[in-house]
Amino acid sequence: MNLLSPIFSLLAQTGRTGGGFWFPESASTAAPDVDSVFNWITRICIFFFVLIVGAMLWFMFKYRRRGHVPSMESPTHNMPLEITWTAIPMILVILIFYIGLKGYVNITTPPENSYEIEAVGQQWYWSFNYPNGATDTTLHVPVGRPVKINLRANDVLHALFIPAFRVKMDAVPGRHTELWFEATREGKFALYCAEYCGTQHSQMVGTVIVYNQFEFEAKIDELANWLDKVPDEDLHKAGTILYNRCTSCHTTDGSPLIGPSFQETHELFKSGGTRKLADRSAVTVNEDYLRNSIRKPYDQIAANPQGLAYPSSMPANMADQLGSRGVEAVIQMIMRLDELVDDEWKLKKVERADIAVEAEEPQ
Ligand code: HEC
Ligand SMILES: [Cu+2]
Repeated sequence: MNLLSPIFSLLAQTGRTGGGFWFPESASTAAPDVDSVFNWITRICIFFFVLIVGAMLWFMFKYRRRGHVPSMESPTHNMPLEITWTAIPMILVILIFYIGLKGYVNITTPPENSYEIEAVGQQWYWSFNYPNGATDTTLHVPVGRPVKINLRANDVLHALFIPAFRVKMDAVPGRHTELWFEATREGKFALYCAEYCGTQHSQMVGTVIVYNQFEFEAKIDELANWLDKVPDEDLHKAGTILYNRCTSCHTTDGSPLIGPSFQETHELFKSGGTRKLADRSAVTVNEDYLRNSIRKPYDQIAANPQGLAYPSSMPANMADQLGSRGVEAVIQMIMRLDELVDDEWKLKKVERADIAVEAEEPQ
């Protein structure tokens, strides 16, 4: 094995953050176990590949046909050899099974004291709900504390996949699934949907941010309360931050996506125009229509100007996710969209910190 060790270390480089050739960086307590099983299986495969193919090539050379040598009778049986090549692989396979089972049981059994977060998969983004009422499309977690994720799917199958933590679990409509991890260091890591879930599956990507316990609590407090801190006259600006929940289906610049572009909706609102509906009726685009479209997406299904119905795919729980102040914020955003965009009707960036006013601390 020594001869091959430079190759192994190249293939399974373990730098400061783990990972290497095969793996992304590693940042959870489960990662070293997963990586070591994988690396050992790979090493065993390389060893036997070299042994078997090497022996084959050697025999091909050694026993190549040379002139008219009379052929020997081939051996039929060799007990010690057969026992060896049965017993050794069997021990190896049992060992791999044992290590794999141990790791699997660990990955699927969340510790009692885990911090629980609900993850909701929908076409085409994840949203994460915290015990204190905060909701975000980014996953915020504390370092060094087991976190249990309760998974739910709103529409079709999704799967939450966090490569740096080496965890992946399906989210199935009508079924509860879970996964857990304990992050080992602070930082930002990618998360994905790992189950093909429709045309924009590839855009169902997000971020996990790992904080120290103190920063973590501050973050989810801020998330739970930030809209309350936004004064009414800035609510339309807050809407542009919540718009990240709409981007997979609505643009602001008129370009087509799953649902109507908010540019069109905004212009209909401004001009007091009407929206054709799928049932061939028409409705004036006013504040009530917008509110109803968000609170009950399945109620008045919009059609495009040619009269073709849009799919009824807007998430039914959109209003729950936004909260009532959030719903008002996105309505304000649509109504005042022209104030919020640049010349090309792209939204200008708004930071939470710019619009949320801190309450004066009593001294
Ligand atoms: C998964 C896709 C999807 C997402 C995400 C989504 N919508 Fe929609 N939305 C639609 C579709 C499709 C329609 C048209 C059919 C209908 O009326 O339900 C629509 C219609 C609307 C309408 C009516 C527009 C009009 O011009 O008639 C409003 C308002 C609206 N959505 C607001 C929102 C807001 C605000 C968000 C984000 C907080 C959002 N939607 C997120 C798919 C989506
Ligand atoms: Cu998905």
